[in-house]
Amino acid sequence: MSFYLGLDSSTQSLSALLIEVDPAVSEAGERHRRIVLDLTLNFDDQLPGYGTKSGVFQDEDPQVVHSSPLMWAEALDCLFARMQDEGVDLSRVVAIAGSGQQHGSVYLGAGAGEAFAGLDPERSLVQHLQGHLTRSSAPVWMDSSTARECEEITSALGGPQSVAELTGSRAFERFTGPQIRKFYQQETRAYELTDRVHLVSSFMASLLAGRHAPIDPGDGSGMNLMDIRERDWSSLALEATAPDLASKLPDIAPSTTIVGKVSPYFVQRFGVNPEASVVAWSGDNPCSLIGVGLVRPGQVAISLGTSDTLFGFMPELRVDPAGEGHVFGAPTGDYMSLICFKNGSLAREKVRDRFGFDWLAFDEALAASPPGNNGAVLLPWFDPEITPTVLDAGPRVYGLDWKDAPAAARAVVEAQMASMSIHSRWMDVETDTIYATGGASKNWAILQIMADVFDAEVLPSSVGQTAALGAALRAWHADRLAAGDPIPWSVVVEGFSAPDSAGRVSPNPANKEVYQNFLRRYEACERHALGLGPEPDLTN
Ligand code: ADP
Ligand code: XUL
Repeated sequence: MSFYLGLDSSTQSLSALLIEVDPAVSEAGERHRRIVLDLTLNFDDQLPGYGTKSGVFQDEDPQVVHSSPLMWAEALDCLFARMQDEGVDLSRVVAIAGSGQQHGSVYLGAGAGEAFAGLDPERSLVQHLQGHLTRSSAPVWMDSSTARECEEITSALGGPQSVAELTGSRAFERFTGPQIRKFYQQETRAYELTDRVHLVSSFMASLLAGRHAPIDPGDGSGMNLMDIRERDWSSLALEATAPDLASKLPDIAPSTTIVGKVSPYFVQRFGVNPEASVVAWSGDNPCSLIGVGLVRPGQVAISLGTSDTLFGFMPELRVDPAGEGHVFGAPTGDYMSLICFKNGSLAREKVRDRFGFDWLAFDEALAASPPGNNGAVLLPWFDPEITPTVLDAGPRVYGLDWKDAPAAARAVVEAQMASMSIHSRWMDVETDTIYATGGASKNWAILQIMADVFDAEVLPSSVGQTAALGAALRAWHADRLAAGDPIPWSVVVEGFSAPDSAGRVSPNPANKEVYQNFLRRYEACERHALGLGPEPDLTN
């Protein structure tokens, strides 16, 4: 039996998911497989010294959102220590892959490569990183402070459509290229001293492998720097972003790349198998694509994590003509379409906390308000929103009484589902079944509204941590590929990623018309709030 480890360095936590698979297939054509361990370390609770809230630093400017690379490194030490404490036999791990929150960037000086190579098990990862960060904090995907840089890059590359055709997305504030440009323009000396710009994914892989790791096309496509067709850096995009950038970026390598053996640091400190391979890390959404088993066209998933995302497998590249969605590289070598909303779980929490509720009370409030919310609409832009672009934060309300807890709870969830439905039309995929994942996908009342608004069956994932599961499955797939014994993706995902059919949520036919009207109303309110349409008529 072989162990494969998947790690997920997400916005609020670092998770580990360990799977066991039998290398041999039985005579009946079956392969034994199981999840051995599923562990999560929450940054705010377990590493309070960094002072994060929901995994990020609070800045007086709501558009600036950073986090701490040192915290992520310390979390890695803590998580391995916890696996050891739990009695996990890490000497059986054959390969490790990972998933990182997308777009976030880590800036390292010239000595970092040597520091990675010489990790001493007597000292912590944080101690090794001291003095090697040329930027003490890392801008993350929630940052929307680079509108000017986006405009500059867009105009240098010939307009939004050209940027999207080249990189898979028009220039987005949170994408790494615009973030790098801002750093270059505002802290030029520190930029010059930067030898390597990593993504969260490639930074974590570098710590594990004890050398600079490559960026995979899944996460590379979240930078506005990679030619989406060539799966390599675009010299045009690099030039439009910052000088000498080519020399500061890791290579782009396929998601199946074996970066090397795990650093002796993890062997000596935590008893990891010295022969364990480190596989290139990818972004959390590309990993979730595998974790929910979307390796064929025609299926979509919704992740209700810190961000809400809707994504699907995409065999042929097709960018969003409206410029709202993204095309990323899929770990299978194909593409994936994705649309991202910043006001996801934290917006739901804001409404919940406004009334001092826990999730149970929040669900009771949902049950106490009618589908369609008597015409009330909330545009849930508590924080600056990604889709549609709203940099000037603040919720907008149409006919909603904020003191009415049931109406407010329903308003935030109905709004999120409506927005996802409206802004994902360009993907043009059948949504008769939706695979649901992420922290809030265990909430049945929220899934019922999802099913009703999309008029689709909703299948929650049976594994909570689908990004970490996707990483573990990628580790298995890459290991077998490197051994000359490739396993088809459909076989890799089967079994593990099977949705929880007992948890299936079906749309209520009685609500179909209500939500058709609601979608129209929501779209009218959104257009009005964005200055694109007249005052909406809330009576129909
Ligand atoms: P990420 O991986 O992006 O850090 P997760 O997928 O772990 O985030 O989701 C974390 C979020 O899940 C929390 O912010 C919380 O709001 C949400 N969550 C957890 N339990 C529930 C629940 N029962 N109902 C709704 N939301 C929940
Ligand atoms: C995707 C995005 C978020 C982050 C954090 O484009 O910005 O989903 O990956 O999960």
